[in-house]
Amino acid sequence: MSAADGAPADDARHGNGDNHADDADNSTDNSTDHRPDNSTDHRRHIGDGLPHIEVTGVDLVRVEMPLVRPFTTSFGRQTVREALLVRVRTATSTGWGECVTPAAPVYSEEFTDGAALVLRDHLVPALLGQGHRLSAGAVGPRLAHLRGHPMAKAALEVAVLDAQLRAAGTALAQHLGAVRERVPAGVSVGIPDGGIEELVHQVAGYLDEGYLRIKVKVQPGFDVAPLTRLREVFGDALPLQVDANAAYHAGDAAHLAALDGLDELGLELLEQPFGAARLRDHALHAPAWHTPICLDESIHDAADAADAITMGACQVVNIKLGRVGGLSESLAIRDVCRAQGVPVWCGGMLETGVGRAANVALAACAGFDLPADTSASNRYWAQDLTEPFHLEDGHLTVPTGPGIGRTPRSEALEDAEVERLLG
Ligand code: SMG
Ligand code: MG
Repeated sequence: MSAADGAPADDARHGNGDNHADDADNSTDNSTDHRPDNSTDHRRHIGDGLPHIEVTGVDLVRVEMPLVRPFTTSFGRQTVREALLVRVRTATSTGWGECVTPAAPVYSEEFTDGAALVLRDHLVPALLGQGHRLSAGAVGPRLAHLRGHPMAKAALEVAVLDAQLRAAGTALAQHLGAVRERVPAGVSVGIPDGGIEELVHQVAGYLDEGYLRIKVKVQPGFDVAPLTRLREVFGDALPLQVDANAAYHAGDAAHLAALDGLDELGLELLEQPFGAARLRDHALHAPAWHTPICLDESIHDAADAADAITMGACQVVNIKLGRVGGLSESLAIRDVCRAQGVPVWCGGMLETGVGRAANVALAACAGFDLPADTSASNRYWAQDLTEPFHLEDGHLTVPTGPGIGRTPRSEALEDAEVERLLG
């Protein structure tokens, strides 16, 4: 059985931006209740049908990864990614998961040193305190009493699942019930040091490489002018979207004027203009805009997605398995959105090949109908930790090898800092 068994039939409406309660296949008159339907709750299914593993060791592995070019968002500029990997060992297999925390608590509350500490002192002891024999489906329930830290929990869930899948010789995408062999790739372009003309140059380069849509980071002061320039240079047909990473305030008239200006530019979507906790601000302003609102930072779980859709706070959802605590919750969010005809797509957190492999498998699942922030390895790294992902005809190929289908190269791990938590 694949973990996606029980998903709704593939007849949900996608991509029309409508958000009517009667889109749901309601067999009762409770047509405004968008709460998750337990019959499609993937938190129960992840790892089902796979052999349980007997964990003999858990390690945290930190690797410094210089970015090929700085990545600047409304919350800061990054030149190096410190990757934090979780390695779960058993007598017969090794599982890998990537904790996608940034170094500082800027995207959300989580950050890498905090994640390492909570994994070492709380999550791993709680996971294994109830026995070393387990399946990925047990990770969420065993850790549910520990609040927050979804990125750290997600890394553990994926690592356990990867160890199970490798023991069984099954690919992650197959286990998730993926429906695609390759996924359409977009690229997220940071705010360039060199301003608008450097942005034009970078976008031209990514289009030459074949990326199928361009997402541009915006912030107050770098929004309407650069996007207008991109439209001038590349035309109205370019699939273009923006991501504000919560940088705008609904109480600021200049910020609202800028968002109104962006709304005139025929964008595919406007991602997270307001703060993570500001669902109501999104709901108040979305009706005035033609551009679909996509939420990222605001959506922590399926219940958040149901609330946001019910309120009219979003018409699209960006799903990142780290942000929401793992693959199980990602699929539960996908189900809520599908039932309402709300498109979803797979976001990114500058992952190495380990995290990218899991993202690509997720993006291959039904309902993930928009190009993902799963760019090729060379968009981020001179050398990836794993066998690289390549862009072919605008797509990344979904790994078919056992587990996540990618393993860190042993040379890449030579300089890694390894903290042994168990075994
Ligand atoms: O992985 O290509 C990528 C980056 C995609 O823009 C991206 N992610 O808010 O969607 C987002 C940002 C968060 C990045 S913070 C490390
Ligand atoms: Mg985002």
